[in-house]
Amino acid sequence: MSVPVTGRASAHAGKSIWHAAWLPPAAFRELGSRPVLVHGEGLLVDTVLDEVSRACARYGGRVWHGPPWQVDADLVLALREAGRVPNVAAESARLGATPAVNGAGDGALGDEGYLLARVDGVTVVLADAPAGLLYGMFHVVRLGAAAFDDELPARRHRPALDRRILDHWDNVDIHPVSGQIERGYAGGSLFWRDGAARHDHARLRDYGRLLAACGVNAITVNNVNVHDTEARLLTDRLGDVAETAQVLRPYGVRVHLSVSFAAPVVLGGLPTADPLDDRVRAWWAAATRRVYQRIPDFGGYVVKADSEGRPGPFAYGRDHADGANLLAEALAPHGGVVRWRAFVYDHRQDWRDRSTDRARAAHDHFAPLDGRFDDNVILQVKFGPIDFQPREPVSPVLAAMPATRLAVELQATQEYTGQQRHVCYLGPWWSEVLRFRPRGEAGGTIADVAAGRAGAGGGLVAVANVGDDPFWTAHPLAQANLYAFGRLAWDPLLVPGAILDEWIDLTWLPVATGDPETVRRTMHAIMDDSWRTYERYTAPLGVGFMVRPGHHYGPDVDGYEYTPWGTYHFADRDGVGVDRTRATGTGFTGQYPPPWSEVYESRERCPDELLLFFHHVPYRHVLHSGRTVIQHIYDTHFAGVEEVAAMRERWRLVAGAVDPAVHDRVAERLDEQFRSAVEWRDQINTYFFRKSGVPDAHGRRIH
Ligand code: GCV
Repeated sequence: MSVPVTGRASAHAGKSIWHAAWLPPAAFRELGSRPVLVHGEGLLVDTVLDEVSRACARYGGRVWHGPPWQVDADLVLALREAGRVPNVAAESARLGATPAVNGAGDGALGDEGYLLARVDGVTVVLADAPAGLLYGMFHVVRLGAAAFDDELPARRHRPALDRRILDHWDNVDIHPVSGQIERGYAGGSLFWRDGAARHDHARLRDYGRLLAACGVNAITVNNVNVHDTEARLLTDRLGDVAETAQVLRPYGVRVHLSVSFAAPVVLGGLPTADPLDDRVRAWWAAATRRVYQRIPDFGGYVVKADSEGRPGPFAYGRDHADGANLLAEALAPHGGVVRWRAFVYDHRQDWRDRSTDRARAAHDHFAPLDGRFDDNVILQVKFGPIDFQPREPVSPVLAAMPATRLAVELQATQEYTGQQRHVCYLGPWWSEVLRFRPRGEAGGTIADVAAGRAGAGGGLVAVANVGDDPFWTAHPLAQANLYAFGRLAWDPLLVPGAILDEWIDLTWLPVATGDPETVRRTMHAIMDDSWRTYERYTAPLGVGFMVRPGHHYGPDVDGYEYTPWGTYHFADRDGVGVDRTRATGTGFTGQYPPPWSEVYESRERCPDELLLFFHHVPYRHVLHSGRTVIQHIYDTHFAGVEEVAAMRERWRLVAGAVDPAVHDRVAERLDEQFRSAVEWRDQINTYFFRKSGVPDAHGRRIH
């Protein structure tokens, strides 16, 4: 049996219908079939009440909020500050009179935390602020029947990072080059269409709900490349931003705005945007005051400055600290932050000049500025030194600025990882990045850097991968990346396979599939290793790019080789890779602290998967794996295609066990992935065979 699973919007006859993603109604079955008590007041408590009420109406449970109480609840969701809970078990937990709860450790719950416990046959969620209650409720939903199991351990839950943000690269106007969404692969924007706001509140609200359920608490509504119309979101089009903020607010999602550094000139009519000019400072202060008048919980600004042609402080002989502090000063009285992006490099470099290295640029620009940024400046750093490749070392900037709040930027939209036509579950890759220790085993992790002191650091940001496609992410399995981002931002130590299990449980509910265990096994078999599969059939050993210029889909080995973009592989008849050593190359390895400065410098010690990022080596160089570089290239490219063929077969076997619309969409995407993987394999293998003249040890067909 298979049952189509659609979102609440299926009730909106005549309007578009979208997939429920990880919150189909049946995800609330356990909660909705019980007596539930909600205790407390506030906008987000109302959201909890609304969610619980709808679930109970559907599944036969009952909900109490306010007197007359008289209820033997199975579930109590209570704000501690709301006073006595009219339920004995929950009240004793609130008073700290329950041993299990006391054993759950100390510590404040904060604005978003909650305590979850099973006390005398009652499941209790306690929070100190409404957002905590909302997150606690979604935890109960995730647990399903296990939330009502007497073995449920009592635990306090708090997000490791306060800031868990999705940046949308959405344009208001359809941009002639980048379209409605820059690097968007899931249809149109949820916010904007063809120059205007969409006002699709039902869809937006559902989006906020999905975000809250995985822990995301902020979004940016427009592209970091701020064009003319989008610049005006700050001023005369602010109403559209306020409207979005209002729709998302009940789910605890705050709104941020990308702004143009040139706004005082293009919007304010000033002759300059010089950050040290008093007129400019006054203009930003006034504009920001107006933003907070309309949106009191506004999160802050995002700025891409002096990067890929965007305006910035360099035009006035000022540096990035001057620029960022200008906006920080305007935001500070209102509690907002400016996220200033560190993605700054020379995109007009001369490919003949081998000493200039794009990988070095962010560190060269920003590390010397450590300590100069105001407290409410967050420097937002892409996780790798180049640009969201399927394999890069972690950016050395993340280890170089202890006196600056740093945010780590990931890319959920799959610009370089198959553009949501290929299955590529990014959880394992992000987890590897977050667990990396830039100062070696004795030092902290990248997640610690993003968390800062007590979670108040810059946080984790991802470029969003959703659009108005019925499946949100076009490839239904790419929903897992959005979900995994939120969960890893909440707890970077979560294991990607376990996150996938959560997503599978919530999305592919047993009631909607004929054979839940087979569906689960199939999902894992297809997705667990899909990032590594993608890596195998694309650019080898960390060298990166080799994509078609412009749109970045599919192979073109030399596509960027003789361009100004700084992304080269330097393959010749003898070898391939970029020499970034201090001894003979660009010196990039010197931007890392020990031990990585030494590990990466050494051809012998450098991890295989990053060898060509750091070294130019002969084709017959022997890797730690025992294979030569050239044989590794051939083997992994043949293996990658076989793995995609196996994914396709596996998916065929679950036809009939999942929603047919989802099955068709995934099947169609897997066909394209297979075609594309074959193209990658044949172009990469042929290119390196022709360059090197070294035949495949196994005599397989190379063109
Ligand atoms: C929004 C890469 C992408 C651009 C993107 C840029 C950035 O260069 O290809 O589309 O611009 O990164 O992160 O600013």
